[in-house]
Amino acid sequence: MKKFEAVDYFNLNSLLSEDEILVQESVRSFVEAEVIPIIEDSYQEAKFPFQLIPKLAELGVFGMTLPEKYGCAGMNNLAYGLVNQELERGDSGLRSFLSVQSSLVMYPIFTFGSEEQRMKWLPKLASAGAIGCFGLTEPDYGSNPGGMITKAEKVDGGFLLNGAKMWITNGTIADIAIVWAKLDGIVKGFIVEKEFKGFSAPEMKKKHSLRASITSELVFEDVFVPEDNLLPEASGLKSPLMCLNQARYSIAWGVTGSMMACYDSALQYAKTRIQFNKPIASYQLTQDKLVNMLTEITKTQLLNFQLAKLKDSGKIKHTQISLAKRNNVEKALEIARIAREILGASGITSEYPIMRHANNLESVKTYEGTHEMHTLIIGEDITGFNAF
Ligand code: TGC
Ligand code: FAD
Repeated sequence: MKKFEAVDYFNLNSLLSEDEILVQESVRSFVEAEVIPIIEDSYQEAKFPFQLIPKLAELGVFGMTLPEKYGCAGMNNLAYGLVNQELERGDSGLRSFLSVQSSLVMYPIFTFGSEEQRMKWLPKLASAGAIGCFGLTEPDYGSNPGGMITKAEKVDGGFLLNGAKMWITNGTIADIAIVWAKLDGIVKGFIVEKEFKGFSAPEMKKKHSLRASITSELVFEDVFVPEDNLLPEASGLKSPLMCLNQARYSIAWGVTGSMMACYDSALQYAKTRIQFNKPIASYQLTQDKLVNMLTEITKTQLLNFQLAKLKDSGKIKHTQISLAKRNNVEKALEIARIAREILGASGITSEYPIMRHANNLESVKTYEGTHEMHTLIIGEDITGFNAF
């Protein structure tokens, strides 16, 4: 099979700085050399490829937009976006790991934590010496996290935590969990360490999607959390929602990588698959499919570039991130389905990455706010009517 060539129909790479190109190329080479050869087996065997994590840490991608003082790379959001795109070209599960560690664990510690908490945890998380997870969703509160019933109660020297979280990426392997719970009816954030008594994180199995990623429950039974582990600056639902903005941003970029993987597979296959004595790429119906795929990828790239510019200039609105997450995931799923069609029966096998990406994208469409939630978020923004 011909070497992968990234889609760049509008020459967006010409807008990148040398540092951004370097980061993009180093992650692309990593994916080519270390991820592609093993990921289908990991997926089939439902095993998270943990051996890749120290190597990713060496590339400096965890919390890469945070300051160097905390062991992070201090890069911009455009570079972070590109890294998400390259990683998800490998697998959405790896991009999920990056999103959770960087956007949902390091970001809240940096934004809502004390200086002691930052110095204690951020360098460890950047080097993957510690793994984190983020517990917001509960069995009965998914799209409506404001209804959460996990509860913290003030006791001498700290808090007692009771309740449960569900569908938590990396839960079982995490050293710390950023847990959102109500204290006197107000949402607060806590750093729960894996050895705290009464805390467990059983893995959720039998998934058809994101099989190369760990998903877990978090259970809290009278877990004592010391005062020092409360995130002092987090208060109200707005705090976890601010974290979601970061992760949704990384998804908007990431799924462009999934699209590229599916498009590239379909294009290469169509050029070499002969039916009725001609390559199927020579038929107008196939060309129509490929051109539509290329057009949608290019549109998501343009959206992502402007999203990065808005984020780096501090002018981004969370509704703009919703629009990009909603659009890009939907288009990625459409592209995966069309790519599978182009490969005919071969499209259903693990010899090609398409069905893996398609199955992963079903989760990506649901997590970090479902497609419908983002419709309602944008709908409220443009009409002024809350339709939740
Ligand atoms: P609502 O009253 O609208 O908002 C409460 C306060 O928050 C403000 N706000 C935001 N602030 C920052 N960023 C955002 N995105 C914000 N959205 C709202 C809002 O202005 C308000 O502020 P204030 O000052 O008035 O208090 O809250 P609501 O209860 O009506 O909920 C609104 C809704 C539906 C948008 C929200 O709850 C939502 O986004 N639901 C979707 C839930 C979700 O996305 N869960 C994700 C869980 S984590 C995950 O899936 C990780 S996957 C990880 C991986 O990549 O593997
Ligand atoms: P529900 O909220 O029950 O929704 C079910 C359906 O109803 C959806 O189609 C939804 O759009 C629709 N719906 C709901 N309300 C409305 C309405 N008002 N109007 C119209 N339609 C509506 N969560 C975390 O906290 N941390 C994680 O690390 C994490 N990782 C995840 C990993 C995976 C693999 C998956 C699948 C999920 C993960 N999640 C995580 C949970 C994820 O965020 C939730 O699944 C998501 O927010 C949706 O919640 P739900 O599944 O309970 O669906």
